[in-house]
Amino acid sequence: MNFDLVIRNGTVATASEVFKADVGVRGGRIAALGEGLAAGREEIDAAGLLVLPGGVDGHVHFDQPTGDESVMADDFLTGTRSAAFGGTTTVLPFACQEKGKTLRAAVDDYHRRAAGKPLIDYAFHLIVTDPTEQVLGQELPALIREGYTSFKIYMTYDALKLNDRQILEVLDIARSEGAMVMMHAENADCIAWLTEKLERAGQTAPYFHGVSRPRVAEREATHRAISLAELVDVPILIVHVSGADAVEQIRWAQGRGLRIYAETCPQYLFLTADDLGGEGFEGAKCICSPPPRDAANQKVIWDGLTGGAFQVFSSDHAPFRFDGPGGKKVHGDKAPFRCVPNGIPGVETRLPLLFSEGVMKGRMELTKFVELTAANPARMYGLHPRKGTIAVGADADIALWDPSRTVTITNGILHHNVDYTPYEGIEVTGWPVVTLSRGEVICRDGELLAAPGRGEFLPCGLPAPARPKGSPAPVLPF
Ligand code: DUC
Ligand code: ZN
Ligand code: ZN
Ligand code: ZN
Repeated sequence: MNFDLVIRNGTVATASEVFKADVGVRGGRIAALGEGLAAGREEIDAAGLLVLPGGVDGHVHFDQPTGDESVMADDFLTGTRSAAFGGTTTVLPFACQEKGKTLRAAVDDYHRRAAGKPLIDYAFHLIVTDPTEQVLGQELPALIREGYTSFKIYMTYDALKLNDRQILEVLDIARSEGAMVMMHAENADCIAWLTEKLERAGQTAPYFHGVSRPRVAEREATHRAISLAELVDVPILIVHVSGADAVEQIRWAQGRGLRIYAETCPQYLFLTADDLGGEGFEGAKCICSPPPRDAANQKVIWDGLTGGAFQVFSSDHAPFRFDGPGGKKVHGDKAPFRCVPNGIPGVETRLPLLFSEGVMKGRMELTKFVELTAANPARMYGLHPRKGTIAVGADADIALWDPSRTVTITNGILHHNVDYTPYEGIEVTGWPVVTLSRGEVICRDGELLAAPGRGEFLPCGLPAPARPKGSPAPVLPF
């Protein structure tokens, strides 16, 4: 029984085990795990390396129109290239409905944007901004059945937000169709009121972006989202959780037995409000929502990652250049924070940062790292067990990590199309040196070996974690 490829002598890790095994690949899938596998047409010696499932980044933005003059710097080629070099082999970008247009139009538009570009496999989350009768009654259920089984809704931003009544209606559809709802939980009126007050006082520098979005605004919306989900009896996943107060609400809900899941991101472990200060307009590089907090909140986020409050760790890669067209300075380098494009890049640095500070510094077991960055996102979004694990039958999406390699992160070594990284100068230990997608080596030692367009669109199954508590259906793994 010959293999197309055998990865020999490595240490394999999944979300549950770490073990020595060779990995045999045939037809793009993992065909065998064991010692002394028969020869492969190709062989990779992984002695001294970790053999991890390729990362699944459940939250990225590529080529997403912003509704104003700002422009995302990464498309489906540069975004997936950056992901691949960072050890990620599956991404879930968003297809965002424009108010006044249909959801179907969004899906068609984003497939056109992706066409011919992705280097790795991808699925779409929808963003529902305009839940008309047609969207709720026809489009959303039809799209869920076609494999768009997760969608995001917003409690803030005028162009995106839903009111509580609309949220209830959308949650009800998610419940009946079995989709996973991702919630952006910040109180819009608190933010608008504070923003106006700050502007009247002339406090418009990037630093005040953080002041305008305090933890209490996140806490209130998090609690409200949980309450609305409880009322409907549907699981939800609260995205980009930044601070202790929101974590407290999430733990409270989980402690009551509610199916409330949560995501956090590198910016809430590695950046603080002070990074929005800095010289002149530099702080704009770190403007994202919710904003980074402080060291005490970073500690709570770490504890939530290791202690089970969080299920997924995503990048929320939202790429805008600092200089150049459509970037952070689109309204000038003295623009009030309200006009600065919101988001930071991170699809390539997500895994190395968590690996180094988490696994290598002894905060987190390797199995937990795999769970948070690959296995759980695949489960939450209906891609398990095809993605996110190393198991017979799974896609051979694999990253080989050198745990002894020390790298200083600089923008020059990254492969996105953004002209900065918020993590400039951070030294990490452990780096993905080879990335395979469906058995094909797509990156090796800094070299890109894949052709644009090779990444496949993944229709998603109904995620088991999205099943309501009160569901009459048996919860079986098939
Ligand atoms: N929410 C996101 O998910 N990404 C960027 C900005 C935001 O508010
Ligand atoms: Zn303008
Ligand atoms: Zn958001
Ligand atoms: Zn996002």
